[in-house]
Amino acid sequence: MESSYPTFSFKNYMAQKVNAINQALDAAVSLKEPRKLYEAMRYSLLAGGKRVCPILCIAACELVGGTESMAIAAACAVEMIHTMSLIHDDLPCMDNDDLRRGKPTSHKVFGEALAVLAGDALLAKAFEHIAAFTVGVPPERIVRGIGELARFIGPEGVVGGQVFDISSKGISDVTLEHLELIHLRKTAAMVEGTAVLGAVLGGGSDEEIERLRAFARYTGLLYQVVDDILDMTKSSVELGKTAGKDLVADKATYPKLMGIEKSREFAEKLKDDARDQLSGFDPEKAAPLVALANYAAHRSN
Ligand code: GRG
Repeated sequence: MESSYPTFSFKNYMAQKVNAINQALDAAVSLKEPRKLYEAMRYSLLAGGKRVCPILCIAACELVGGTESMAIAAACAVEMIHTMSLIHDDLPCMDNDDLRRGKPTSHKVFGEALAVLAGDALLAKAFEHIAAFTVGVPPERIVRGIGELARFIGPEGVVGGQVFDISSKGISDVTLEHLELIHLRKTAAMVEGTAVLGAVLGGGSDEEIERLRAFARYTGLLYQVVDDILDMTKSSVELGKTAGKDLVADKATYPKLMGIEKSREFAEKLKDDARDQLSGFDPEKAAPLVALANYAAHRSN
């Protein structure tokens, strides 16, 4: 599909969207009192990051006929939620990580209490931000979008997935079905919620929303399969450089359960399944989403 649209430059598209999103995020969480709390929120939120979810939110909105301005507040909100999930995931009571986005993790810089609270504040701010700053969208769509997003990140989505993940640590006989369940909830749900939110705000029909939901589900799972493959490669290449921590020692991964070659084949199949969901849309408008799925499949970090 990409070859029929040689004029579409994913690099330029990403750069333009990342720029718009970073500016909007900076303005959304300006420094106030309590200063330390806002510093902690901004430290993690503005630390870089690929901004895949906010870009997907805008691309989904544009695909169904909406505009960037309709989705920019929602795009900021999903990045706030993604960032808070990373802050909490890095805590000593969860993954206990020292580095995130190439910088010391929030709890290393601000202490555990402030890291927890910065995460809580970003979660609340996200919903406040969509409700207060979404423009040009009828209120019933905003309410529906907020409800969808909340469902995808709560106990039926990301939080539930994290609990499944924690409970499976150290268990040697995790099945492929269980691994898929963990990733569909923990990683794909955030991607799904993001795409649905963008499509709802953009005024997509039920059928269009369902197609985007399926696209995001395949792409989210794909992202995680590739993560597992990259972790596996990293853990052997960087052995000794990760403070003695084997990145995949105590958790089930796709390469562990099906081997690296089969994992790569599975990733290719997920990419094709994702792209198939876009076949009914205008190919020009679908080009950024096709490129996002390709990026998820072939990224190197
Ligand atoms: C969402 C309410 C709520 C609570 C959080 C801690 C937790 C509950 C969930 C963990 C979710 C998690 C950290 C999933 C991993 C998702 C993932 C693939 C992260 C890596 O994302 P990238 O590669 O990172 O997009 P950058 O830094 O580029 O944004």
